[in-house]
Amino acid sequence: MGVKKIFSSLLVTCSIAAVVSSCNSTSKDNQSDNNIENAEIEAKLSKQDTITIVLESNDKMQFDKTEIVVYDGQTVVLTLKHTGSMPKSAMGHNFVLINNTISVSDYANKAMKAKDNEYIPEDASLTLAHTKMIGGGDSTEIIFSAPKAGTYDFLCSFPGHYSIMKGKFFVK
Ligand SMILES: [Cu+2]
Repeated sequence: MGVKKIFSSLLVTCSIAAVVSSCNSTSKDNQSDNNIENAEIEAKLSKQDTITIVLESNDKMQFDKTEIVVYDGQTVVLTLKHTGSMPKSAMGHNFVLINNTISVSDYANKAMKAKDNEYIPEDASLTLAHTKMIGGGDSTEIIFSAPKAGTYDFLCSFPGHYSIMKGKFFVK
């Protein structure tokens, strides 16, 4: 390889590196802007005494959120909406926040046997908060105090729904 060829391939490498690094710096700037914005939203939300959550569910057995974030000491006002049209007996949904002493699947297995109690297990220590079961077109609200800081699970306890209808509930 001649000197001239090495030089020209070096030039190509440098110009590619320059393009890549300028791309990187652009996306980093955007990223840090987003982080600042998110930090501002978080700072604002964390100072509120009450936090409002709207969780939607549908006829396809889905929640519209897989993560909910609240802050230690807050009062949580949670509205569960069922945007579908199927009846409660076929496509009922609830929101259940479970204690982190039990897994989602173990809880769901106990819930399945509690039909007479709207699929909420009788052992009250397992459930931190729950709405009633609703059908298509319905909406329901619950108000509860955020549990102590940590990561919790929420689910719909209608038989068979928890495998899709579940998410993480973070208390920061
Ligand atoms: Cu459900």
